[in-house]
Amino acid sequence: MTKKGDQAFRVESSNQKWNEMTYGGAISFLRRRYSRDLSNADIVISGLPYDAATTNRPGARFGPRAIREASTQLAELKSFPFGFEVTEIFKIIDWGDCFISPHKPATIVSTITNHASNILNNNCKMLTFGGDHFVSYPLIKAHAEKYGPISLLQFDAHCDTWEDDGYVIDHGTMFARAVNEGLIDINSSTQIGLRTFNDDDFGFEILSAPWVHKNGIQKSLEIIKKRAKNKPMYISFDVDGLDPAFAPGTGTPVSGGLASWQALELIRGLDECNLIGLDIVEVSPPYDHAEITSILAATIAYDWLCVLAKKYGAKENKIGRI
Ligand SMILES: [Mn+2]
Repeated sequence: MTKKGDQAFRVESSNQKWNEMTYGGAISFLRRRYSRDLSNADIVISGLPYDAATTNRPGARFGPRAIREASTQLAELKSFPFGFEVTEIFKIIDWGDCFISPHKPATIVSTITNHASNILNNNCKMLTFGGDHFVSYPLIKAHAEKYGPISLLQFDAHCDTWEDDGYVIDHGTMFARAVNEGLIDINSSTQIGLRTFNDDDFGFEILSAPWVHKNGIQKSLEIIKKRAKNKPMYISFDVDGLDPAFAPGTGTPVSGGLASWQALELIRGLDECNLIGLDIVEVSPPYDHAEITSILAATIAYDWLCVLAKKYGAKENKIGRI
């Protein structure tokens, strides 16, 4: 009898896939199996439900749960526009959420860094859902330990390099700390979508949202790729890089941002880059409407997986004019 439903705990291998009710069944990212067996995984999905570093509206602690739920539709069909099954290329597991205690602030960085190092040291790549943007600091710390200083591609409305004292847990200063600690190879890094001001660019190439609107996707990609070359590229995707029209469910929305299609085209254009990891942060479901923001976050994650799969031999099967 053909199996149906609840793949999250019923599939026996990561490559298995069968039918689900999109609106029912156990929720995991892309209906992948919940597992902590890192010896049998290429890509590890995990959630970091922490939002005590927010400066404005909270709620990003509910992000991982909402993104998993929004991914159920994507799990139904072959990837678009790629036309292949990403589960045939990679063993993808959903590790679940890292247990983080907001009542013990002194443990936040070490808890997340250890979580990430454990996964990376088992030669898996991480796809991680925040949480507010502070979680990217310990994630980058762990990635830099493995790969050396990383090339950062940051989607954001904000630079997140405001004045940092080396200790605060603040989602607006942690990239200053990461740069000061040598975790980021600044000359190969780019920030895109910005539309807030800081007197110091910290050496990043900044492609502001209005610049992208005037100059387009191809020019943006040329600059990003020319800087990144073959350096290990870690993408930190703050959903507030998108306009509030496309990502209302976030803590610090700013008008004039990127559109969903621009973000997707930018991600799809990175197949020449040395992609090592992705986090998607600042999805705040209490401020979302009709799951707009979590559907976007799930799609960005799925597209990143597909672009990575192309590098590992997945053959595209495009139908129509794409
Ligand atoms: Mn941010």
